[in-house]
Amino acid sequence: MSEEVEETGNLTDGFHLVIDALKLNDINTVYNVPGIPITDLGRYMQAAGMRVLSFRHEQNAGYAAAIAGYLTQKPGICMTVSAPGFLNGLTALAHATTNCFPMILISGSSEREIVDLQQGDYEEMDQLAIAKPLCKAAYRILHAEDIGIGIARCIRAAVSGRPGGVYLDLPAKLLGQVMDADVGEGSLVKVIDAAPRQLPSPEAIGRALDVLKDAERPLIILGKGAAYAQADDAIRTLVESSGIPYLPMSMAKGILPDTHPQSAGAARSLVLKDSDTVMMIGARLNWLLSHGKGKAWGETPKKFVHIDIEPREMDSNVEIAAPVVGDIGSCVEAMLEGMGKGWKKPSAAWTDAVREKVESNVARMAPRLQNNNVPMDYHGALGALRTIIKERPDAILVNEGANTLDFARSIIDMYQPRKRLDVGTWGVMGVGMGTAIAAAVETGNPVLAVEGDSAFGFSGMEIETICRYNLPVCVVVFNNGGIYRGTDVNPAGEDVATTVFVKDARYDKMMEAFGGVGYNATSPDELSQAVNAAMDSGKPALVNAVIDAEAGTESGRIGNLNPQSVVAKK
Ligand code: ADP
Ligand code: TZD
Ligand code: MG
Repeated sequence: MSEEVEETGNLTDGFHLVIDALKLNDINTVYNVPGIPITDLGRYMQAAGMRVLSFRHEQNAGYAAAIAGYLTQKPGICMTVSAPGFLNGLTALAHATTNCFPMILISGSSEREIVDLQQGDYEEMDQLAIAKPLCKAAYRILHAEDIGIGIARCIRAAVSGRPGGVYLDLPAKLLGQVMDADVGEGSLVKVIDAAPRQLPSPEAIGRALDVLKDAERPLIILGKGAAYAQADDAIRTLVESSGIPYLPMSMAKGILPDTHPQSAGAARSLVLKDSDTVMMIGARLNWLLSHGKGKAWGETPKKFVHIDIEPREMDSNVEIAAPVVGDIGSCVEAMLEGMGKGWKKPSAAWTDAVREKVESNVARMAPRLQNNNVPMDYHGALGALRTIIKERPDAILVNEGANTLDFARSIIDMYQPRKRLDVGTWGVMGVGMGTAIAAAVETGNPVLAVEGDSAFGFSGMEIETICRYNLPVCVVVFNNGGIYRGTDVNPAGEDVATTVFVKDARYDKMMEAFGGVGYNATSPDELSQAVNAAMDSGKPALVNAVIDAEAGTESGRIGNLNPQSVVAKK
C-alpha cells in the first residue's frame, strides 16, 4: 500500500473494484488457481468475505464454475493466471457455452503493449482473441473506472437469453490502478433483472396448442434447459394436466421423479419411433436426439413443437411446426393457460402402450440389478447405488465414463430436479471432480460421484481439494481397468493395448493419502455398505469398486459413432 493511500484513506484500486463489483451483484464464490497476476486478487476476495476455492488445475475450477452457473442461474466464476492457466480454463469455458451454462472465466493477462508488439512478455498471449470463438461474449477492461460496467456486461451476457460462457480479460496493470474511492464506488453497476423473462407471443402459443390438439400420439421431451429454468412446478403441472408421456434427457431426469407414471424414460425407443407429435422443452435436436430424424425416429412422420429461448434453435435440424420462443417458465405457463379445463388427454391406446413398454422393460431389468456377482458387473454395482439414491433423493449424483455413464443414466432413478450432473452435450471426460466440488459448495447437499476409472483420472488430483475443504463427497470409481473394458490386447508389440490401465489399481489409497476415507468394494453388498457409511459420515471418501474387466462394451451406448476401417483387421 502506498503512503498516499494510507494518508488519505479515500482511494481504491482495480483489485478492490473487481471485488466490490462482484459482491454488489451477489457473486460471492470463485473457483480458481492462484498465480501472477491474480494471487492478491484471491487473497483480497477472501479478506472481503468471498469464498475462494483453489483447485489443482484450472480445467477443474472451470468445470466447477460452469456447473455452479447451471445450479444457481448466476454466472459461476473461474479465475486463472495468464496464458497457460487461461488455456487450461478455456476447455471449461467452451463446455459451459456448449451446454448453455452461465459462467465467467476471469483471467489475468500480461502487459498489453508488450503482448501486442509480441515482445515476449511473461506468459504472453493475446487471450481475448483466442477466447472469442469459444464463448458467448469476451471483454477486456483497461481502466479502473470501467470495472463496474465491464462486470455488468459480463453478467448480462452470461445469464440473459440463452446462457453461456463469457471471457473477461484483466491485464495485470488494471488491478493496480488507483482511483478515488467515492468515484470508484459510484462507477459500480448493480445489474437489474439480469435475465429478463421473455414472453412467448400469443400466436405462437395458439399454434402450439393447435398442433398438440391434433396429435394422436404426443410426446414431451424435457432437456437440461428445462431443469436450468427452475420452473419445476409449472412443468410438472403441464405434464400432468396434458396427460402426455414425457422423456427426460440425461440432466432433466428428476424434474419429475423417474418413477412418475407418465415417464417414458424406460420406453425411449418406442416413444421416439411411434410418437406423431413431439414437444421439446429446453432440449435441442442435436446428436443426442439423432438430429430429430433417421432410424431412431422411425417411420411415423413427426410434428415438432419447440419451446426454447433461442430463436435460432428453431429449424436447426428439422422443420419445427410450432416454434415457441421465450423463457421456459413463461412459455409453460402460457401453454397451461391456453389448454384450460377442456383439454382432451391423449388416447389410452397410446398412453397404455407406453406404460406397458415401460413396465416390461423395468421388469426385465429388475433381476439383473439384484445380482451379487463377484467381480461386479455394471448392473449389480449400479443396482446397489440405485437403492442409495432412492433412500437419499436429495443427494446429487455426478456421473461420467462410458459404460459407467450410460448404465448409470438408465439404471439410477432420480427423484428431484437438478440432482443429476454429468458430461453434458459434448460427453466430456474430466468434469467429475470439479462438478462434485461445486455441487457440494453451492448446495450443501451430499454428493455421490460415480466415475469410470478413465473418467476419474482426468481430474483425480482434485480429491485433495475435496479433502482440503472437507466436502461431503463420496467418489465411487468403477474400476474395470480401462477405457470401456480392461481386456484389450496389443497384437503387435510390448506396450499394453491403448485402452488398458494398470491391473488391480487401488484408487481408494489416493483418498487416504489426503486424509479422506478409502474403501475397496468387490461385491454389490460391500459397495452398498461402503457408500452408505461414507454418506452417513458426510466426509470425503472414495470407494474403489472392482468391476469385471469384461463387462463393458466399446464406447458404451454410442459405439455406432466410431468410424470403421475397411482394410484393418482388429
Ligand atoms: P439436453 O442436452 O438436455 O437435451 P440441451 O443443452 O441440448 O439440453 O438444450 C438446452 C436448451 O435449453 C438450449 O437450447 C437453451 O437455449 C435452452 N434454454 C436454457 N435456458 C432456458 C430458459 N430459461 N428458457 C428457455 N430455454 C432455455
Ligand atoms: N477425452 C475427453 C476430454 N472426453 C472424452 N469423451 C474422451 C476423451 C473419449 N472418451 C469417451 O468418450 S469415454 C472415455 C474416453 C476416454 C473413458 C471411458 O472409460 P471409463 O468408463 O473407465 O471412464 P467405462 O466404464 O470403462 O466405460
Ligand atoms: Mg473403465
